[in-house]
Amino acid sequence: MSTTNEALRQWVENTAALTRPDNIHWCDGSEQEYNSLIDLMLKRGDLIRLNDSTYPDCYLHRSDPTDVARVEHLTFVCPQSKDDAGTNNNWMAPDEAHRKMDGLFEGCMHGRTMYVIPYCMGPIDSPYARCGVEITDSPYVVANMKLMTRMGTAALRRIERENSFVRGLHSTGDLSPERRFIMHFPEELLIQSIGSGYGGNALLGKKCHALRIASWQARHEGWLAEHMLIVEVESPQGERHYLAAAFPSACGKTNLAMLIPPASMPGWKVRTLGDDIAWLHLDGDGRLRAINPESGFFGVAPGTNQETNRNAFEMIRHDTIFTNVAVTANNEPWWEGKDEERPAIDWQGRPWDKAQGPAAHPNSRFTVAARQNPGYSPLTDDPAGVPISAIIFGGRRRELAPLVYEAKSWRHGVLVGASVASETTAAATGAVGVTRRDPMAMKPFCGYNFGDYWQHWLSFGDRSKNLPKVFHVNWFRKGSNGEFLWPGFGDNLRVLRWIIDRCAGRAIARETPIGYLPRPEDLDLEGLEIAPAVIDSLLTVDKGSWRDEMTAIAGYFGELGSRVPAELLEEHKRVVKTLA
Ligand code: OXD
Ligand code: MN
Repeated sequence: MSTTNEALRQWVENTAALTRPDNIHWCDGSEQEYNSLIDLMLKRGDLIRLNDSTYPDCYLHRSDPTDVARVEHLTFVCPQSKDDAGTNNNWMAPDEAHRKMDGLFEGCMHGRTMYVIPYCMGPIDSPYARCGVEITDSPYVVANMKLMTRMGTAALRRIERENSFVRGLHSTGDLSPERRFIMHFPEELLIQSIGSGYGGNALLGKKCHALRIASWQARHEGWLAEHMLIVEVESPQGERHYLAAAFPSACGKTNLAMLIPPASMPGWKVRTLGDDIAWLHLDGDGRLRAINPESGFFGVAPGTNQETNRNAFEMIRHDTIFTNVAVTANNEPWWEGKDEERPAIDWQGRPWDKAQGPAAHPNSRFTVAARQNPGYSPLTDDPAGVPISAIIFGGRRRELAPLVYEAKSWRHGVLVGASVASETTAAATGAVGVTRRDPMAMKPFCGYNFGDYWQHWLSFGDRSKNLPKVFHVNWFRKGSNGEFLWPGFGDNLRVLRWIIDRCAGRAIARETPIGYLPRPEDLDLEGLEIAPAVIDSLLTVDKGSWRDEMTAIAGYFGELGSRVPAELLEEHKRVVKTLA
């Protein structure tokens, strides 16, 4: 196979001349192709077949132990102007970045096959979808892209029709952290990644294309590319709402997107449209419509069990690629929180020894096609996407942020999103549990200056009077004994119910300086054993602490430079005044 698209043909040819692979394989996206790649990886030892009777067609990949997460310090956004990247990104002048990367890519595919993967982010016939082509020397990447995107011949045909695509060049190189870089050239719609096989660094359709490059494109074209799940909630009366929620990595987006209603809320149904990324466009009625550009999940394994996420637990019982989990004596995958069996071999292939740390890597993952989810919403494939009733921001904060509050306006909602803070997790290398600002959960993913990004968000307020309401939630508040105050998981539907009722104009709220909060009696707490005092503290707004928080937010905005919109600073002042 090749292509009638001259630009693509040329780029593949030039890339082959630079990287010198032994063969070139154009991916058609067929099952047959997937199966033969799996066979190849089993033969090479890149994959291990898991227990075929209990986990049919499931495989384990063990990565290089130094290559287990996103590497934010090695990720660069390289527009011509440093200010366009903003202080929120690492920047390198594009000429210098090209020189560096060309040197690293030189001859790197010698002895390897170069795979050309045409893919489409979003339903193949959606006007909101965008295509890309990833060139890689990793069969593991090809197999994962097959599960995560709509890839192959149909995507290539669309590229040929549109003559437009994002280019992504990836090589595992020698996996040395010294020669590992993830570079983005937004003005060229180009991504170059070398030295890592880890999902967020190597599956270029995901973070690199669908967030960093797409956010840049979205700003210029008037839409939004966001780090958000999309979930459908249906009431017992059949009323459906679609919610988009942004949380930092490994803060429960997959669990919320696949929520199982508590027994005391019979008749409620929750279906998943996406667990990580949403592309949002204004429609003719001024509503924000969302599509999920992905078609699979690259989820965090630890903590997944029957109680926390039954749908995910069932979904990954077949046709799944696991990365860096442990295995049991019975050759089943195992991770902390699985609550079944015991690990026999840890994620690095060593006999399990508690003294050596967790059996599964804390950022071990499953890759699986979205259709395997028992709660899959068929609307995922609707080219028109779904209208969003509410945008929800959240972070992992043991203190301060109440269980839920509603922003007073779109402009206030943008401030709430821009102020999100969260404790860091194992999804990126570096310290875990440190609270940092993660605006809109996009700190690692916004492909341009945060000041311009917020201006772009604010501009939607001028373009539509029909925008979703904006909320903030915090499932992670802890008491003085270190225990979580809120049960989370399925019980989060109680909070979503209030959010939906607010959107439908049915629920009461009390006004506070930070936004509208439910009174305890406004939440459906039926069947939940929780002390009234705990609910009170989950719904408390401590003015003094919030004054300190607003000062910290002002300091953070100050660090970001002169492009932070005056309108956002005014909104900040307004909130500070009400806290006085
Ligand atoms: C992810 C991440 O893998 O956010 O989704 O790191
Ligand atoms: Mn993510």
